[in-house]
Amino acid sequence: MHVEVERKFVCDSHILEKLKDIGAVCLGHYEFKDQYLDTADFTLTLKNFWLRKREGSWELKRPTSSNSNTETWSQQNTPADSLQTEQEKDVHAEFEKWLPDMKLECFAEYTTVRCSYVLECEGEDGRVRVDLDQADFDYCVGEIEVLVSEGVETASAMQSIEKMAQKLGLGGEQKTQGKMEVYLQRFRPDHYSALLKAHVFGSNCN
Ligand code: V4E
Repeated sequence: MHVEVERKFVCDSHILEKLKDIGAVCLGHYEFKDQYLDTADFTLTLKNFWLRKREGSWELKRPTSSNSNTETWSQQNTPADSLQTEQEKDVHAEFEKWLPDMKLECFAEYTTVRCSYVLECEGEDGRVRVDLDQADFDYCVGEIEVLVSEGVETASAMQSIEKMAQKLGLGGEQKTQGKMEVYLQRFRPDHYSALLKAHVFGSNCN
């Protein structure tokens, strides 16, 4: 299991130029489809648990902490393609069998084209990745991200993210809406209202 420390930002038309200026190189782009599942009365998401199937792999994201504009999310994966032991395969198959009993249904499905960038020079900033995501419902968002092993201090990851944000000339205060928040706002207003009411999405994340 790992912890994702991340900061989202608004993708403006100058971002590609800024990435080039600071010496970031594109690792390539790839496309993936996400399907998010929950019960009809939003049991998981009201607790800020996000269960998704991404290209055949089950992933669960839950918050570990959040400050003004940096979030940390713990992510557990069950990658279908790289299941190693028979036991892992059994757990994956068993999990898929439980889904109907758990009454989980897909409440959001979208495809993202992601371009990932890293700084060319090795060193302290080498583990910082910048993703530019274009979702198929006409929303674009950037994310600066560092992966940290579970249990390891996240303070230095946050510093690296802030350093990258400064290099990219990003402002400090406001949180940027992620793809899911915009998706729910546009296509699932009842679900979105319930999450606002439960403070899963808050006033400081607009
Ligand atoms: C909505 C949500 C989550 C699911 C989407 O996570 P996100 O990191 O936006 O998606 P993506 O595609 O970039 O995933 P990655 O490839 O980085 O793993 S996870 C947590 N939330 C809830 C949430 C929240 N409560 N508040 C804010 C500001 N953002 C997200």
